[in-house]
This record gives sequence, C-alpha cells and structure tokens, in this order.
Amino acid sequence: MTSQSTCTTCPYCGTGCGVLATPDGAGGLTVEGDPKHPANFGRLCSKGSALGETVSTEGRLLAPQIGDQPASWEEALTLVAEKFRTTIAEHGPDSVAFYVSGQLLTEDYYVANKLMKGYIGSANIDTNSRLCMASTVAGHKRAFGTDTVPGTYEDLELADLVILTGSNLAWCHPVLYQRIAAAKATRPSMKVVVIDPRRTATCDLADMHLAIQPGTDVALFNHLLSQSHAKGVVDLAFASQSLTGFSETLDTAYKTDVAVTGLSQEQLSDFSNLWVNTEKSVTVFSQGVNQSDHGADKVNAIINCHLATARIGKPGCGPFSVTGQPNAMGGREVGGLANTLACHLDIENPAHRASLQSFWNTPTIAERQGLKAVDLFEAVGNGKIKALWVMCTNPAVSMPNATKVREAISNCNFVVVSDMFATTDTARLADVVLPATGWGEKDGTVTNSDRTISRQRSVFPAPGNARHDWQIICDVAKHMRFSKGFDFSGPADIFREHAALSGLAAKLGKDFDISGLAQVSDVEYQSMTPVRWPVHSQGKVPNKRFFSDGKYFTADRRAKMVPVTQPHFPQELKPPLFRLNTGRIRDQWHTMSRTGQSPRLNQHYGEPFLEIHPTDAIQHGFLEADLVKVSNSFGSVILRALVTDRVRQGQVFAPIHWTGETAGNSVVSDLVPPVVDPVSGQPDSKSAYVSLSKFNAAWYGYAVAVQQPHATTNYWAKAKLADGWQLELANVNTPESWEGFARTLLRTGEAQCSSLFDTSKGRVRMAFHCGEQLVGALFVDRSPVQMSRTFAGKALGQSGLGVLAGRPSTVQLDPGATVCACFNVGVNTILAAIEDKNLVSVEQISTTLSAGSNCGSCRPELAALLSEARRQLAAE
Ligand SMILES: Nc1nc2c(c(=O)[nH]1)N[C@H]1C(S)=C(S)[C@@H](COP(=O)(O)OP(=O)(O)OC[C@H]3O[C@@H](n4cnc5c(=O)[nH]c(N)nc54)[C@H](O)[C@@H]3O)O[C@H]1N2
Ligand SMILES: Nc1nc2c(c(=O)[nH]1)N[C@H]1C(S)=C(S)[C@@H](COP(=O)(O)OP(=O)(O)OC[C@H]3O[C@@H](n4cnc5c(=O)[nH]c(N)nc54)[C@H](O)[C@@H]3O)O[C@H]1N2
Ligand code: SF4
Ligand SMILES: [Mo]
Repeated sequence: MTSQSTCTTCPYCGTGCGVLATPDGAGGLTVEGDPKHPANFGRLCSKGSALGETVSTEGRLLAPQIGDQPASWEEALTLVAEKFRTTIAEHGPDSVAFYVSGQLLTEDYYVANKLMKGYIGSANIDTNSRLCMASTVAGHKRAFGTDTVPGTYEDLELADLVILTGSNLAWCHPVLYQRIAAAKATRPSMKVVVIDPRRTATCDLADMHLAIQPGTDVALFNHLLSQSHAKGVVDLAFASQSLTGFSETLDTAYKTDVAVTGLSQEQLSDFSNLWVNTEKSVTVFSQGVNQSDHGADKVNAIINCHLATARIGKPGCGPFSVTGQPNAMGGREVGGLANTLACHLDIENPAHRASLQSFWNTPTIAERQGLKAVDLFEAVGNGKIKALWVMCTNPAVSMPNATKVREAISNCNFVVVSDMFATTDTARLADVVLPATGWGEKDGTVTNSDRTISRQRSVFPAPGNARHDWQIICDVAKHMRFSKGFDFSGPADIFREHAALSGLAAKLGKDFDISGLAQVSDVEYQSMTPVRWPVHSQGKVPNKRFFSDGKYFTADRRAKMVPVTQPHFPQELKPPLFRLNTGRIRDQWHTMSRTGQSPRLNQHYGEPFLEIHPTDAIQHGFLEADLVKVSNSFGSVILRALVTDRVRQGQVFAPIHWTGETAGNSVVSDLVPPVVDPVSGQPDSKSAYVSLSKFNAAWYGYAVAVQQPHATTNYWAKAKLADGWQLELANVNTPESWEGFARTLLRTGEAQCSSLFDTSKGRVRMAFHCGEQLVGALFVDRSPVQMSRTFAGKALGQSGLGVLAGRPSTVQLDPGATVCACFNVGVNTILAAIEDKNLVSVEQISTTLSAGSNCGSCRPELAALLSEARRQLAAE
C-alpha cells in the first residue's frame, strides 16, 4: 500500500473483497487485495485484479440525455419530476415504478426506497435481487422469522464438511472458493461435496460430485433429513426447545422418493453417511437453488436439515446463502424488495408501517406489497405502469422473457434509466438517461454475504456531469417537491439515518441493528473499517453468529421447519427438447458493461456459447464450433457449440453475459419463461425447454479491427482487445463485394486493401493497412474459421502482410485461448510446458509460467488441463 492508495471494496460479487486502489497517473488504477480486509485478506480474483482496466471514461455517459440529445441536469430533473408527478396525480401512486439493483450502494438504495414507499406512497419498487436472492429471503423468513444469514466466512474454514449446492463458487465467488481450498490444503480431512447437474470448475475441489437431475434438490435434502433421523443425529432436545414443525417435516421427508435425483444408491449412502458423521457442516447455496419455480422450498429443505441436527449458530455449522451482487445484502437491509420495508420491517404489519412513517415523518406510507419484478414488467407492458425508472440494472437483457420486457419498456409512456453508459440495451430504450457515477467515483457502503459492511470510496472525481445515484434520487425527489426528507449533506448523513432507523427496528424485534453506528461523524464514516452487523447501540459485543442461543425472530422465538415436497418434473425429455441451464463464466460480470472493457477478461471466452454433451452433438449433427439455433416459443438465439461432457445428455448450458451490444441474437434470457416461485416471486432462470438446430450459414468469418466494428450479420459477437476489437461472424447471405462489406464492417475508411481469394473453397482473406499499419483483417470460410485468434489480434497495428497467412510463422507458438487472465497465459503455452518441462503439479505450472500464481481463479482449469495432458502423455 502506498500513501496514495485508497481502501475500497470490489464492486462485483457478494464476497465483498477489500481492494487497495492506486491511480496510475494515466487515468487507470493499479489494484491489490487489501491484506487487512476480513473477506479476502489480500486475495483478489481475475475480475477484481482487472478493475484497473475498467475505469476509463471512454464510452461513458457524461451528461443527461433526453431522447438522443444531451441536456442540462435542470432540464432532465424537471422533466422526470414532472412526468412522475403528473402520472401519479392522474393515475395514482401505483401507476409508477422503480426497478433498482443490488449494485447500488446502501445509501443510494435507502433514499430510493424512502422516496417510493414514504413519499410516493406505493411499494412498486423492486430490484434485480428478485432474480437473485428472493427465494433465500422467503426461506429465511419462513424458518427464522426474519431474513438472517446466521454464519460467517470463518465457518467455511472451520467446517469439516462443506456442501456446495447450486453454486459454482470457483467462478462466481472465487475468493471464498480459494479460502475453502486453502483450509482444505492445511486440513485434508475436510470434505467438500458439490451438488450440481453440471461438472463445473468448482468440482475440482470436491471429494464428491453429485450430478443430480436438475430441480431435484428438495428430494435430496429431504432424504438427508430422513437419514439424519434414521441414523440418530437429529437433536431431539434442541427440537423440543427451539423448533416447530419438526414431526410434520420429518413425515414429509420420509415420504419423499429420492430416486428422482438420478443418483445411485451408493452415491446417496456415501453422501448421507458423510453428513450423518460430520457435525461441523456448512451448506453453501446459490442460484441453482434460488432460481427455481420452487426456490423457497429448496432453501427450506436445506435449512430443515441444519435445524433438525442443530447444526446452526455454532462454529463451522449452518446453512449459508452466498449473495450474488456486491450489495445484495444491503438492498435487503434497506427494504429494496416490493414486499419489505426498510430495516427488515414488515409491510403487512400496521405497527411497523406506523413506526416507519413516524420515524421518516412522511406524508404517506405504502400499505401493501408492490409488484415483483416479473409482474412489474408485465404491468409496464399492459400500460398499468405508465412511468418507470430503472437504476443500475439492465432488465432488457437479464429479465426472463427478455424480448417481451424490451417491448414493454419501449412502449411505456415514460422511462428513465440511470446508468454509467447510454449504450446498454435498456438505456437505448429510455426517454431519459441520467449519467451515474460508477465504482471508483462513488462513496458509500455495501454489505457482503456474511453481513460485513465495508466502505466503497472514491478514487476519481465524477466524470463530466455524472452524479452519484443518491444525489440523483434526492434531486428528483426535491423536484417533485419532497424536499424535507431528502436534504442530505452526503452519504454519511444518509447512513446515520439508516443506522438510527435500524435501532427502532431492533426494538420491534428485528435482527438487523446497526444503531451503534448512528452517531458516526463524517470523519469517522470516512475512515470506517469493515464491521459485521449487528452493531447494537448498547455497545454490547454480540456473538458474531446468529442463533447461538437457540432463539429466533418468530413470535414464539422458535425456528420453523417447513414441510416441503419435491414437485413433479418431466422425467424424460423427448427429443428434440433440451433443458436449458443458464449461468455465469469466470471472467465476465452479467451484461459485461464493465468487465467487457478489459481486454484480458475478454480472452477467457470471447463469444456466447452452448455447452452440449458429445452424444447429443453427434445425434444432432453438430460439430465443435458449429453455430446452433436454440429456440422455444419465447424466442430464438444463436450460440457457438461447445461440445463437452461437463453437461449431461439432454441438458445444455449457456452463459448469460452477451447482449444486443456485444452480440447479434444471443440474449439467452429471451428463452427463459416468466415462470416464478409462487412463494418468493423469483423467476426460474435455470430450466427453459428448448429445441436445437444447426444454424446453416453460407459463410463464417473472423475479423479484427482497430475501430469498433458495426455488424449486422445473422450471427456476430464482438470483444475488445488490447489494440482494437475482434469479431466472430456468420451469415446466410453472401455480400456482392467482400471488400465493400469488409470496409463498412471494420470501418477501415481509405485504408489499402490486400486480399486472397480461394473461390473453390469459399475462402476470403483481407487485410487493410493505413500506411504501414494493419487496421483491420477479415477471414471468411464455408465452415467455422479455424485460425489463431491471438495471432490475428496481436497483428493489429503491425506492418506487413503476414496476417493473411492466418497463423504465426513456425518459430512462434500460438498461445491459444487465455486460461490465466492475470498473466495472460494461453492453453497452448501451458500444454507445451507440461510436456516439455514434465510438469506434474499446478504449483509447478505456477512457478514455471506464473499462471495461477496471482488471483488463483484459473487453478481449477490448470488442474483439469494438467490431468488431461498427463493422461494423454501416459497413453502415448
Ligand atoms: N464471474 C462472475 N461471478 C459472479 C457473477 C457474474 O456475473 N460473473 N454474478 C454474481 C451474482 S449476481 C450471482 S447471483 C452469483 C451466482 O453464482 P452461482 O449461483 O454460483 O452461479 P450460476 O452460474 O448462476 O449457477 C450456479 C450453478 O447452479 C447449477 N444448477 C442449475 N440448476 C440446478 C439445480 O436444479 N440444482 C442444483 N443443485 N444446481 C443447479 C448450475 O449448473 C450452475 O453451475 O454469482 C456472482 N458472481
Ligand atoms: N437467464 C438468466 N438470467 C439471469 C440470471 C441467470 O442466472 N440466468 N441471473 C439473474 C441475477 S442473479 C442477476 S443479479 C441479474 C443481473 O442482471 P443486471 O443487473 O441486469 O446486470 P448488470 O450487467 O449487472 O447491470 C448493471 C447495470 O448497471 C450499470 N451500473 C454499474 N454501476 C452503476 C452505478 O453505480 N450506478 C448506476 N446507476 N448504474 C451502474 C451497469 O453499466 C449495467 O448497465 O441477472 C439475472 N438474470
Ligand atoms: S471474489 Fe473477485 S469479484 Fe468477488 S469481490 Fe472478490 S475480487 Fe471481487
Ligand atoms: Mo445475482
């Protein structure tokens, strides 16, 4: 850490790693993990390590925009306030809505919620956390009486058994994964079980991988519960003192048919024996659990097992929901969901509503639940919502049935979007776009998965006329003539009000209490170090885990076991139907508006893809790298086939990251039905049914260009490189003039064109030079273009016609697709080193090539490459 370093927090996943950020003097940043931060103790993953590459102001929205035109803040604020005011006056408070985000800071989120629920008087404020954490919130509330995460990260290290279910922790919470891996390395008796229909990178650490049939978690955990009883590890004393619903739940569990999981008897008994014999067990769960049409039941099936065995509220024990977004937890604290009030207060409870209204001293208070995300966009579509404000989220891409959501947004009377960019798929549909500051510019707090509140601090000033989200919300409120409640001097002021309110909520019997921080001065707020809630005002040092006293937040202070049944699901899919699972890749964050700016993060996977089992691929006539049309009644997308036995037959997997900005026809949420869990309202994003057909293109292409390309072909996907852009292409029509086509596509202007045509094979190669320098190149073939992507990207800006060869001269090794994003080490380099230097461990690869020695995110892939290479070498 240098004297210029700022202690801040990573803006990506809910691990909430501390970051030391130091401006490099050229508009960028160098970042290191903060060794003192209790979430990461100095570690960072590939995304955190690349933060410095994402802070440029290139492409940022720097002034408000009305229609396509820049506007002053006064014009924009007056228009937004006027439209909301007149809509409410004519059609009532429920005719407007806010759709917000778990990536807002707590202070931003708090004022947005206050404006909607306390001043507008509607609860039509929902958040993208509905797509993410709602099932957990509902499950926690049913079991504990409030939305409490009992444990801490330390429990992951103290446990003797860590069960990871519906969580690809290695890619989605890499630093937590590394903490578990480090604990297991020092204490090899610790066991890890992964429950996931796919063999993910997380399985690399697993002693046992249970590739269950998707959607059968309830059956598996009910089985675990009945086995706990049968084998005598339920805690009857605890049950009689601290639980309700014990016998009904047990009865239901005994009636469950575990065969639907598709697991063998041996797998089932190995797993239940491990569970039965290991007192210190933690079950980590994420979107494979939450994003389901019975997500809350899945959550309660897990919690039931921990309650029945009293494995909760103790070191190394507990159900552990890991939060996705950096402030998913903070959003739950401020009541960002349409069915909650601030500080975990209940909207259905008149006493809670009255207390909140009197604390806020507001003209009104929302009296009933508002619309949850899927219903909210449905109401936008059918005209019931007439004015919508979207903040810090990209629903045009991330909502289920996204085509319909885009239609609804574009047909809505008035839509405002607050974002850092005016080019996102959602912002492009808005009437007004408001320029928000982003990470590195904002100040405030976030709460991570284990309830630790950390500061995000600004390193740079706001670019152009961008404003902080809390400021924009308060400005709009004041323009709506609600000045009194929004006269905050800064985020510290908002934080104090929120903390004071939490004291009131605690008095009403709620878990969330940070009233001990209600008096922090601006200076103390500025220097605040990470702190885990609760922080009571009485100064009593609380136990860092909840429920160690066996007391819960229900009326009778007992936890509730909820009997849950395994829903029926289609056992056998008839071809050509496949079950589509969607999720994340290691190096991209959601709709890529920020991670897509980093050339090295774009190297891991450069285009949208579909994982398909080799047998299915053969049956459908797909070869590796073919393009596949994936369709159902909701939509149709085109994805690159990635043939792999990581997925099971009948199941396919696609990442969620590509948008209309980065690809043509590849928004996978277009295929996701708007089916929600009736308890939580969370959409089921993991089980669309789709059919597959080969996309028969007349030609396939690959291009590199210095300028950002503009593609209109049936399939395209672009990614930023260090010196320009790369583009994958395919089309059914062949252009009349390849040169004309390439010039428009690659924006080569007057550059000089050199080309090679092999008409019999349908091959075209073109290079465009400005003076000596290569400014663009296009490679076309009748089948997917086979050439070194790395080589072509590196040729940009170089002289000579060597690029037309399509591969490096023999002396250079093509490094291949990047595996280690920190040191930019490609797959071919790694394989060559394994063979040439006879490397036998991941440590040796790290020592030889540096790969995997920084953030460690690629270590599972290095291990997989190593074992495959060693297997092949042994067979030779
Ligand atoms: N690199 C990266 N990291 C991220 C994010 C990102 O965009 N990129 N986003 C963050 C956010 S907001 C979130 S919510 C988290 C999500 O983190 P995760 O939940 O870990 O990620 P996903 O890839 O959505 O899904 C997890 C796994 O659930 C499995 N699954 C699907 N169906 C089932 C099922 O029926 N049962 C079980 N047991 N498993 C199933 C999938 O195969 C998948 O491997 O990641 C956070 N971290
Ligand atoms: N099919 C399918 N769909 C899914 C999922 C899935 O697994 N499968 N996962 C769901 C989950 S768990 C989640 S969390 C969502 C995520 O989906 P989204 O929230 O829609 O995705 P992001 O790309 O994170 O969108 C954040 C937006 O906010 C902008 N932004 C960044 N920082 C700031 C800021 O400080 N202020 C403002 N105003 N704007 C900012 C970014 O530029 C970006 O446009 O996707 C959900 N959708
Ligand atoms: S694990 Fe990675 S993405 Fe998540 S907070 Fe830490 S550095 Fe950021
Ligand atoms: Mo999420």
